[in-house]
Amino acid sequence: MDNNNTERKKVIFSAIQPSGMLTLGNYLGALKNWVAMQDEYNCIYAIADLHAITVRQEPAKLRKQIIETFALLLAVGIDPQKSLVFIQSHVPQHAELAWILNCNTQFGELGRMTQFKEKSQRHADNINVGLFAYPSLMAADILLYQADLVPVGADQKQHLELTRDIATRMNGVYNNLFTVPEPYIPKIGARVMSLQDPTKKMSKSDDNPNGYVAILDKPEDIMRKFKRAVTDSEAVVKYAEGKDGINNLMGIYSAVTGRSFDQIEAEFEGKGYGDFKTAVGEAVCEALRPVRERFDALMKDKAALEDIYREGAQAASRFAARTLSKVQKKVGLIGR
Ligand code: ATP
Ligand code: LTN
Repeated sequence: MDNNNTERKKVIFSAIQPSGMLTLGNYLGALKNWVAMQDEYNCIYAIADLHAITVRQEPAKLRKQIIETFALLLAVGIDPQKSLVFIQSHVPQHAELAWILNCNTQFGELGRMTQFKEKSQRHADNINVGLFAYPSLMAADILLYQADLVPVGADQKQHLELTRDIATRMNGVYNNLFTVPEPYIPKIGARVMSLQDPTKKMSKSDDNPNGYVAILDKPEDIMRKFKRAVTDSEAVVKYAEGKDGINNLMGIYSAVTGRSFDQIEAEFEGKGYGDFKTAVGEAVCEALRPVRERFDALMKDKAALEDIYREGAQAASRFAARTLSKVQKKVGLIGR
């Protein structure tokens, strides 16, 4: 990361959980923006592996997913020369600051989090303390880097609000500890819906794999999923209320080709849904092909990949250590 310019650029922090194969939704809704922000901002991106273990994981599978998610971030265009990119658990200050934040977060605040309520229902046999404290670890991620802006989806807004509350409260008690982060809503943003139920968002944890396109899906699978995509019986390619399936396909096509909805409507005037679905599938395959190729190349050289995540963690750790040390001293611990 270019430290000479960092002072003036705003700091962006975001993270993604290595909890499955990332989807076209993650790509168009998050990762593409992460890439686009690299020149304008001082970007810090993490693989949130400590968050992933708040629900039970199979160790071998998790290990594989962490590496693959890391490689995928590089493959989509996150450039370690421009941005800090690392694996959360490799930077011990995250867990250390999280403990101090836990001691400054109220039980009631965490108990109100809708994600906690929802996940404790889904994982009723494992309502662990980590699941409960998930938002204070997320706050530690953000506050360690004094982030100005945090791009998050709607489901994480409440956690970001809590981060702001914790930061503001601790700033009041301990005087000027943290930058209070703002949510970042990207200029270009696509909410990609499930191909099987276009009223639901496309999700990597969907039980039906035909509902989502994984970034690394093979072209034939991508084509098949688009051909089976749920549409309507009107057979007109037009953006309109009630045409959730077509609206979603138009959104995807627009995001990957850069064409406007008007242009897309004109392009498919008089043509059927079959032609349209094929065109969307092909455009997505084309957009994802270079990503898959770069991913394959990166995964072939594990040693080089390891160098990148080790260097990323070292650089992040130097940054994080400054904040942690300041916090430790201010709360009355003796700095190391
Ligand atoms: P899960 O399906 O397991 O709940 P997810 O696929 O929703 O996970 P997250 O890890 O919660 O993924 O989200 C990572 C980022 O990707 C977030 O910024 C989120 O807003 C974005 N994202 C996820 N799914 C979509 C989608 N369908 N459309 C747009 N953005 C998405
Ligand atoms: N909880 C987030 C991932 C995440 C994150 C963060 C996002 C962990 N730490 C800090 C923004 C900032 C998720 O599941 N999407």
